Amino acid sequence: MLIPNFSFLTAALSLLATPCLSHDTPMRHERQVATRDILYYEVEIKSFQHTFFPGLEPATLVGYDGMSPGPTFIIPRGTESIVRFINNASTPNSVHLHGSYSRAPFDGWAEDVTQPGEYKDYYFPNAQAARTMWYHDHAVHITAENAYMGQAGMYLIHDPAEDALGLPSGYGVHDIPLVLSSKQYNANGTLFSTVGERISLWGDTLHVNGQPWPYLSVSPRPYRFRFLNAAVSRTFALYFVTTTSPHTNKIPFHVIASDSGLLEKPIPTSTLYLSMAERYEIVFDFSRFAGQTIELRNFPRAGGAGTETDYESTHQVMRFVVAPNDNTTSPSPSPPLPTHLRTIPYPLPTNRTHIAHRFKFHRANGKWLINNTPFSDPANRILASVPEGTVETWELENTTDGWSHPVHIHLVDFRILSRHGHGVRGVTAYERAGLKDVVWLGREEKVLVEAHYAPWEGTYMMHCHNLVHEDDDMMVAFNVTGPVGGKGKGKETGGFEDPMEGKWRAKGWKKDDVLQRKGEFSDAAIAKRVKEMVDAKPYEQGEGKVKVKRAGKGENSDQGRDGKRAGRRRT
Ligand SMILES: *[C@@H]1O[C@H](CO)[C@@H](O)[C@H](O)[C@H]1NC(C)=O
Ligand SMILES: *[C@@H]1O[C@H](CO)[C@@H](O)[C@H](O)[C@H]1NC(C)=O
Ligand SMILES: *[C@@H]1O[C@H](CO)[C@@H](O)[C@H](O)[C@H]1NC(C)=O
Ligand SMILES: *[C@@H]1O[C@H](CO)[C@@H](O)[C@H](O)[C@H]1NC(C)=O
Ligand SMILES: *[C@@H]1O[C@H](CO)[C@@H](O)[C@H](O)[C@H]1NC(C)=O
Ligand SMILES: CC(=O)N[C@H]1CO[C@H](CO)[C@@H](O)[C@@H]1O
Repeated sequence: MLIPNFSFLTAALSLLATPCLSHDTPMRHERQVATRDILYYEVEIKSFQHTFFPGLEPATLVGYDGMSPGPTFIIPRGTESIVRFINNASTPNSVHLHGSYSRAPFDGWAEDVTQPGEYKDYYFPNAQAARTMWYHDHAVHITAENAYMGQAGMYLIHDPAEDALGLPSGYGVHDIPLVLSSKQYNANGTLFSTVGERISLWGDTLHVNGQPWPYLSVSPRPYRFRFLNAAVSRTFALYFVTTTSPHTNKIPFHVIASDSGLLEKPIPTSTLYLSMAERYEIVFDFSRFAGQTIELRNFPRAGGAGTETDYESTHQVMRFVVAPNDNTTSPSPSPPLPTHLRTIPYPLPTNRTHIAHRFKFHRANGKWLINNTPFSDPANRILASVPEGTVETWELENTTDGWSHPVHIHLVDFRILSRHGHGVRGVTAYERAGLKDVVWLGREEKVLVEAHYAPWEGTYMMHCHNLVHEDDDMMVAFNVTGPVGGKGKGKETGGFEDPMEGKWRAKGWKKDDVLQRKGEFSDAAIAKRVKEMVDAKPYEQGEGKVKVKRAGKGENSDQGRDGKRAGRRRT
């Protein structure tokens, strides 16, 4: 099972070689439809081989466009995208754009699978404020295997309000994604499988951007790092030290953004808790460390909040090799971070006393459950109906001793109001200063979260993001219904409330069509398909229209509808 002592740190961080899909370099197709640009991309899910350990067998992985992490999307806020995911692998898939308020048929509903030999067109709004999202597999009962084998990638929205802040910038230059994962290899170098795992797959080999224990050469200046924990089961508590004094002095840095975009203001810290699917962005200033090496480390058992088994080198994550000062120019001091990053588009809660729903995350009869309900019980798995536009407080509670559950609520951004129980953390300052879509329910903790259930009606999932737990069956659903007294009366007409709506399901592809760009893959057929999807107006339902206000005024219209709808509160 394990390859002991892979504590070498020799390979360079690899994502920088990964192509990014951006507005400037769309893949294969970019089209103009009607009066606005729609970005159209194709991504093929297929297997590939990579030799992680020189001298041993290559491992076989399955990734988006045959790479892992998949290509990074970089999309300007306000430009919609349609991505055709072509399943050329051997397992079913479903794609979830995590962090996006996508309509239900494009949200990666677990049963909305695309079989091998099929493709599905996903339509994404990209109307929310600048944020680090990620796309990953969500197929029922096989998410852990698919994500572990490589189906995960970054999807970034940027906007003028964020660009104006003067944060360290340039994708892969001074603005660098760091996708953490944790895997296990067989002694011959092939990847150990998650298949059959029912509890957790901790992994003994930490990867950053697909590369075990890499290093990154940096300049003595500030960098923006976008952390994502894409591991199947492993949580992290991260800190930085110099290699010369690894046991003293954790180096402070600033957290600037979380799951749902920028925080209100930079939050100084020297430890960062990161459970599965969470994103935190930091600014780390290397200017004091010219010529030195900095290590990114991980506390055992994720600082006491986690429950994982640790291995010989799971306390080490990666290294940063800081270039010496260039003596030809005198080093200029790093510019200070802005003191204010954005106004969070969500009023502070006024009524915290009423808990609309309580959810217990527990284990019984060999299954992971929420309120005794598994996802495999369709008659009972909708545990909440929430009128569209309402604000609700939900209580999430861990009643199983010794386990930790990162809880993801689809569709919404929420505030974390409180965390009680084990007593390790409370709500951290960087959790409190922004909005989230995952909250880490550590062992023996109870958390209150408040969300605005908007802007669309439809059925969405809530689940544990330990993917082994999710597959086995710690996932339920909630239904955002027609607004109370609203004009819509719950009767939208576009067929976007039901995630299994037939007209948006996957279809078969023929190899010749894909490779020779004919049939459903001809330019004419793609143009027709894009027009059909745009004309169905998934993001312009009801009385409002998608409206992205511009920098300065606009950073607070995250709900994507006109102000009247977005502003409604019911507490
Ligand atoms: C590598 O080892 C695994 C586990 O022992 C085994 O299943 C697999 O067949 C081996 N692969 C090769 C190419 O030797
Ligand atoms: C810069 O100057 C320092 C001190 O004189 C020296 O140790 C260092 O090697 C120099 N760096 C370069 C890149 O020349
Ligand atoms: C708090 O919310 C509950 C349920 O919506 C309501 O019954 C109660 O009156 C509210 N309290 C205040 C002070 O608004
Ligand atoms: C969700 O609620 C709507 C009413 O707004 C209802 O028509 C629909 O059937 C519900 N969906 C499910 C899956 O129960
Ligand atoms: C799918 O995978 C096969 C085998 O790797 C490859 O030959 C083919 O080009 C891929 N793409 C399509 C569209 O068939
Ligand atoms: C806050 C909370 O519910 N904590 C519970 C977590 O699970 C343990 C073991 O079942 C309970 O003792 C705690 O009360």
